[in-house]
Amino acid sequence: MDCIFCKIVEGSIPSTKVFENDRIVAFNDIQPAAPVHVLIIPKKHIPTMNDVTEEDDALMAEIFAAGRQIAKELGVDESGYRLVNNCNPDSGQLVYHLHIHLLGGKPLGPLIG
Ligand code: DGP
Repeated sequence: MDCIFCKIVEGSIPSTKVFENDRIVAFNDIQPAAPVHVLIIPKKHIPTMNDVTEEDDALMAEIFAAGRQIAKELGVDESGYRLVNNCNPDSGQLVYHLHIHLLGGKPLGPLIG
């Protein structure tokens, strides 16, 4: 499968990982939009949020739990952070392997400007 995040999962493309277990991996975004910019992804290839099913409930909960844990480890839990998913073209989704952006380390400004 020609998926850049699947290649990161299998290790054929390098990344700076900040968390990993059997089901998910988190790594620094290559084009950080904030001092803390981590992508949290399932190892399983799920293209978009629309493709998540009830079977993935535990996986999604685990992804958000990892987000909370990583935010704490990187010291942005108290100052604040954002967990964001882009789904399909209008959102700006560029990589079609589900990922949650963890952004923090500076005031992020209003979501709706
Ligand atoms: P999105 O627009 O939500 O699909 O965000 C995709 C993000 O993925 C974008 O912020 C840049 C990041 N990205 C793309 N290719 C790579 C890569 O090869 N390595 C890493 N670490 N991040 C990547």
